[in-house]
Amino acid sequence: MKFYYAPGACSMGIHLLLEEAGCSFEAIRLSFAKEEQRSDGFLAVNPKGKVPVLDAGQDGVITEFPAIAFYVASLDPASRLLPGDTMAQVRALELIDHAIATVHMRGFTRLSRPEVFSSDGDPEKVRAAGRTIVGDGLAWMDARLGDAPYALGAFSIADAALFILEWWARRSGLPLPERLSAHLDRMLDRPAVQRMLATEGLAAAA
Ligand SMILES: N[C@@H](CCC(=O)N[C@@H](CS)C(=O)NCC(=O)O)C(=O)O
Repeated sequence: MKFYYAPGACSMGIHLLLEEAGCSFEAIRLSFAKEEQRSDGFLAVNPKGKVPVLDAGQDGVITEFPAIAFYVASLDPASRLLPGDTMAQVRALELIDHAIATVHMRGFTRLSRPEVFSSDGDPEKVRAAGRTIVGDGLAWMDARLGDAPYALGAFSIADAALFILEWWARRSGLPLPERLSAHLDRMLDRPAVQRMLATEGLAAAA
């Protein structure tokens, strides 16, 4: 399998799941600074010009975080990245969709790329709206996690989505609720997460 990622991007979540599942894969790094996601070579793989992307050989090219996470979990059911219980699966997908579609795409993207949301407006207003979306989303995630060590009790694909939000919040100095902060530290202790960070050339945020 070939896995396309950009260091520090949301692809980190899939990258750590590939490590958790013990998959054999080739990690292909893209540089956003060099706009490699818009190169002809990469657009031939994913015309959407986004990471993460998993080229799963006979199963084809898979895009979109929730779909790839589900696929990776299915590769090794013994690793229990997705629990067998239907309602636990529903809760995992509920959390992942909110994390990616709302908190990431509508919240963090307003902070990092305000021009995507308003070409002629005040970027500070766009960023302020982004901070509110991120804050509300993290508060919901914090309540959902509660005092459990992981989002569904035991580690699952939902924790990978939670991880990227927590990582970005801590990196950018945004308030991170206490239980999410402890969850991030728990994630950083996992060998699979440490392998992912080493490959991406990232140091764990203090
Ligand atoms: N809906 C996509 C979102 C992926 C996404 O926005 N990825 C960002 C990195 S976090 C990206 O590739 N951005 C490159 C760009 O927009 O040029 C998913 O779930 O995978």
